Order: sequence, then structure tokens, then C-alpha cells
Amino acid sequence: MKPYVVKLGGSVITDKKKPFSVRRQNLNRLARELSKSKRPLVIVHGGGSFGHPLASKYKISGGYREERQLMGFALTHRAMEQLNAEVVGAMRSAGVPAVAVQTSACAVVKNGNILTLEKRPIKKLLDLGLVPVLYGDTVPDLQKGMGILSGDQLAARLAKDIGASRIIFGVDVDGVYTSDPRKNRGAEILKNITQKDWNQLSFSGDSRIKDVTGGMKNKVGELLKLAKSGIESEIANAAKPGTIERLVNGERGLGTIIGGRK
Ligand code: IP8
Repeated sequence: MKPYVVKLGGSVITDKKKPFSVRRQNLNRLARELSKSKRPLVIVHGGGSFGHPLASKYKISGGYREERQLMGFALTHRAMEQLNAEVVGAMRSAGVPAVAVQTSACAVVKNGNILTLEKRPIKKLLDLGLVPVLYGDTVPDLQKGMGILSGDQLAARLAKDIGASRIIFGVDVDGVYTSDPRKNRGAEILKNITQKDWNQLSFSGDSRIKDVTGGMKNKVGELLKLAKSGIESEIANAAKPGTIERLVNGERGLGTIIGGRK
């Protein structure tokens, strides 16, 4: 059975308004839901209130400019390791043989884009029946010196490289809307998005709290690129109990499908 890649959004597993706070109920429930998957999974999680405030404080995504950013890089990475340990721990408690994989040790990035990804250890873990858990991370960048690799970009690239049949993005809204549903009452949910639909939309982002890596717009961009390789993805509400369990077990259409058959 081909694996699925599941990205857990930072806003689902952390409280973005409170630095370093895990939304433990959500995380434990998601771990239980993932434990019900009959297929191999690779998990990627975002930065939420662990990675983003530090990445922004030290302007890591703008590249290396001054020495104090070195400590900023180290602190941001450490924060992501802490969140990763929470995710992996919750999954193990739910009976999933989850193992941490350090993103910055297997991705070569140039100007914010992944050049190469060492997929062999990840594939081997999967073949053994383990569940690799990666994350958005601080990364050395061949051009900018340093940068942030988003979990979104990583999840899309992983899906392609390990031959996943599908990618599921768990976020804290029901999918992709025509405009920001928190600001605009007339916002409508999109059931499917193709490149053509996307070009016509004037989507301006979903988040009150700015992510250094770009929020929903960035997600859809990454997933549309992936759709060109024939991999379908779905963005759905992971804060709604049962959604992720249904999706990892093959259901479609609970959120917004990207690049799928209509
Ligand atoms: O939340 C960013 O990952 P994302 C990770 O998936 C850091 O964009 C270090 C801010």
C-alpha cells in the first residue's frame, strides 16, 4: 500500500496566541486518530507557537546578516525539536511507533527551495513499519546562508519523493475559502481547486497571526505544484474530531481537494 503524507498544521497542535503552548487535547486526539490508519504514514508538523515567534524575532527566513542570528537559528531549531518531541510522544502513547527525523539534517535548500532531500532513511523507516515524523525547520541555505523550510513545502516534496498516493493537510478551518472566513461572512468553501480556479481567485491569506512561511496561500501553491505530478491533496479541518481518521482511511471530500478529479 502506498503511503500517505499527513501535515499537522501548527495552529491545530499549538495555541498560536501563547508562546510554547501545546493544544494537548487536539494533539492526543489526533495521535489516536492517526493510530487507526491502515496505511503507512509519514507525518510532518508545522511550527505554531514554538517555531514562528523565534524565527520572526531573529529574521531567519530573510537569510544570514548578523551574528546574533546564529543563536536565533539554534533557539528556533531547539523550539521545533521540543514540539517534535511532543508530537512523537503523543503518537507513541497512542500506540504508534513514531520516530523523529530531523528535517535540517536531510534537506538541502537553496534560496528557500528544497534542492535535494535524502529520502532513503525515511523510506527505510517506512518499509520497516515505523512512522517518521518530520517538521518545518531552520535550515542552512546554500544561497542565503540560513532560512526556514516550511512543513508545507517539505510535506509536498516528501509526498513526491517517497511515492505517496495522497497528502492530507490538517488545518484549523474547514478547507480553503474564497476569502478569509473570519473576516468575511460571505466567504465560501471551495470543494476543489485547480490551477485555473486559483489564478482567478483573489485570495489574501487566512491568518490573523502571520506565519513566517505564508499561511494558506503558500499551502495551496505547494499543493498545486504537486498536483502536476499526479498527487492529489486535501486540506481539511483537523480540529474537528474524526476528520483525520476518515481521511487517512481513504475518504475524500471532507475539506478542499487540490488537483483531484472533480
Ligand atoms: O509552520 C515553519 O513550519 P510551518 C517552522 O509548516 C518554523 O510553516 C521553524 C517556523
